[in-house]
Amino acid sequence: MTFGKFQGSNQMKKLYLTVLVASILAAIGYAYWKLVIPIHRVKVRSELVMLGDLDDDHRWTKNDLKILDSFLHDSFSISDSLACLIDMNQNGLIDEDDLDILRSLVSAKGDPYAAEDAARAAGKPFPRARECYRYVPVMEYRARPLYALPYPLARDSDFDWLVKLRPPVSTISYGDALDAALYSEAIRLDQAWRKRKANLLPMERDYAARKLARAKALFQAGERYELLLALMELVEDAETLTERDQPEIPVKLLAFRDHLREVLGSKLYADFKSGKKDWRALLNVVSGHLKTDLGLAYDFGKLGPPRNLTHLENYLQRTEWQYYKSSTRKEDFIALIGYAQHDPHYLRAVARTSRRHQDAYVGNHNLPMVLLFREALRIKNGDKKKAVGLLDEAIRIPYAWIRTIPREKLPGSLALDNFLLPGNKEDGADKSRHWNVFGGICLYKSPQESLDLALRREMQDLRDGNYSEEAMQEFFRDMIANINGMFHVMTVNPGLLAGK
Ligand SMILES: [Ca+2]
Ligand SMILES: [Ca+2]
Ligand SMILES: [Ca+2]
Repeated sequence: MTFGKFQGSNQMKKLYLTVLVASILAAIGYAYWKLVIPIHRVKVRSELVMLGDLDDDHRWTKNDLKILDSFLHDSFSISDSLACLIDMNQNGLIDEDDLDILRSLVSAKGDPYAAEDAARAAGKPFPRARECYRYVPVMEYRARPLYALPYPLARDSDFDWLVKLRPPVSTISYGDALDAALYSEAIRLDQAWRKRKANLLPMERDYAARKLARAKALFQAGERYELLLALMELVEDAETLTERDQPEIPVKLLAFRDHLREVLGSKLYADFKSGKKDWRALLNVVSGHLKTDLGLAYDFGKLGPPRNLTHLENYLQRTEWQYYKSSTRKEDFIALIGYAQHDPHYLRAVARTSRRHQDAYVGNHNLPMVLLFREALRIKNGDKKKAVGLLDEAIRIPYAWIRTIPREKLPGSLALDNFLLPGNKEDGADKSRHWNVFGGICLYKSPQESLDLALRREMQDLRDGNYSEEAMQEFFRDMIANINGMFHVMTVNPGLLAGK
């Protein structure tokens, strides 16, 4: 007994020693691996790219020029990463200089030294061989270079103002950069419009005609920032929206949204504000629009609150919703936040804010949400439920850090709780969240149920706010944002042009 015990503890000691020695060796091994081999000490995540090598065969050949040609014919259908490779001089523009450099490399049979000699013999500067290669960070957001080549198609464009735009040569001043973005966006619109125009439905044609007329007026007035945003909106419409083969309800929702805006601007609303009319009179008009636009009967005086008011996700198929939210990978967040922090289109769109209570019709909010949702869709390979889940999770992230900045130190004209999200000072992240979640409810349940829930919820807020003018304004404004999200999440199709 005692002997066996003694032997047992001896074995234990041996085992212990073996484990100890093995651990020390492993620690030394790891320390060596980590400290002595430099690449393990610095976390540099980047890749070396060969500029102009568009077919990725590590040479500059005629085939690269072939791909370049297809880019010149249909410039916005190629990927951002390929567009970045065409920017040979790395100035953020796709310009004639880029084309010259790549063509010279190919005519020198892909030998950068020979190409450089030929250029110098002709008295022209040319990149050194190493300048034709770049390290690019893997995780960081890279903006697509702007299209800055001459555009001969402008002459027969349906937009008569397009010929008056000149290819940009610089993006140095704020005005230059704005003009460069405008030029590129106008051509993107022209190309998308050419693909779409023959197949537009009458309703889509009318809608586009109104927006195009506004763009033209902005051009004539020299309102360049507003024009850029108008063009971005038109591009989004042209590239991603169609009513063909769609259920009727999204368009009907838009009609109802426009009626909500109309009510906000009406004499009746002014009378409500000055106390001459009460909330019932106002909401009766809203009921009337619900009836005529959507065929739905609503009596707001009797409308009950939604169940589980505080948690929208309770209305969704809970496990599926949770699955999509929790399956969001860290890289997805990083990609989406990178986009929101750095994408020039998004930054322009989200920069449109107004002084407090100056954006009654919620005109500033939708476009950036549309862009954000499209990016979430791209990250999630076109799966709308996953995109809604990603966005819902992402909306909560910056909320935390923005709260660490004292309120009085936040710039006056920005959405208070989230720099990355659209809206004005009075609009919290909540508006964006509702845009996204009510859109999501359309996917999980139905647009009718989503609308019903939105109406009940906003009505409850109105009651809680004692039907004050401020609460009434938020009833309308929140509903406008909710409907925008519902319409967009249901209708958007980022593969629309690619599918043709
Ligand atoms: Ca190549
Ligand atoms: Ca360039
Ligand atoms: Ca509300």
